[in-house]
Amino acid sequence: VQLEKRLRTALEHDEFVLHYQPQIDLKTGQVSGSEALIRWNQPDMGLVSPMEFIPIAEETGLIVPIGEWVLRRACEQNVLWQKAGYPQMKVSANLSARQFVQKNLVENIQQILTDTGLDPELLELEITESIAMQQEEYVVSKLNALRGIGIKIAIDDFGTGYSSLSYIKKLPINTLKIDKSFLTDIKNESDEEEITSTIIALAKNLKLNVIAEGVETKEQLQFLQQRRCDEAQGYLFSKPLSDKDFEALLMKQK
Ligand code: G
Ligand code: G
Ligand code: MN
Ligand code: NA
Repeated sequence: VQLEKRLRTALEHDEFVLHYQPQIDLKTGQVSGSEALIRWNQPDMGLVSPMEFIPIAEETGLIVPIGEWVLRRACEQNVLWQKAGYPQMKVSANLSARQFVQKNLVENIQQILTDTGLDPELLELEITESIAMQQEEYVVSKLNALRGIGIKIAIDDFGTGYSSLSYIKKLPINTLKIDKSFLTDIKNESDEEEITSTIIALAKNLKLNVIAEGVETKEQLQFLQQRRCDEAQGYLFSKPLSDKDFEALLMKQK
């Protein structure tokens, strides 16, 4: 209850910040985009993990205004970096189930794009495989509406939800993000290796972009490169960074 009470006033007190984890294009080695991840700097409790407060935000419905803030802030920052002369990058943001079913989601995102001036193609929304596996007709029509305003859709934590091949084929999406649990065990001939290879091949077949998450070692990177995975994200390259630190990384790359 204490946490919930504090969460209710966190937006007006400006206690949230976004961190950005770089995504690396494995062909060029350059930063191709970032995943925006929320951080809560609570004055009395210090940094509270999203694993603690996102579930409360979902239960209470606070995730809707918080999620809108995340999207607006992520778009704003992306435009600022472009104006500062850095190469075009995409930015992705996590969408919770509650946001996904919200009636005016599409209109709200359109408004954010208009207000910030971000090219819609540079915004990607991550929905988990479990959200994507809800009622098929509803999910497909919602995704079509979202893609109708020009933005992209990624399936997050892919491989953990047991969706069938035929189902994935029907979804209007752009990207598969391989769940980090499959990367941890990339050694010799593990099941996880098989799953990772299969997801990459599946993405290629369906002409989808594929990103590996949780890349921590050179061996994992090499494995992904050999299989022509498009992009990678993980501690090997960088942890999620504050906007200042992310910009320093971009500067170094120039
Ligand atoms: O960022 P971290 O490293 O701690 O993330 C922990 C969890 O919180 C992840 O599952 C991540 O998807 C989720 N998360 C982080 N930021 C957001 C956000 O803005 N919205 C939602 N819905 N989930 C988020
Ligand atoms: O659930 P989602 O995939 O949106 O959240 C991404 C989560 O993964 C965040 O908590 C982020 O901090 C974490 N993360 C990012 N890179 C790595 C990594 O290389 N290893 C591990 N174990 N976690 C990572
Ligand atoms: Mn994610
Ligand atoms: Na994930």
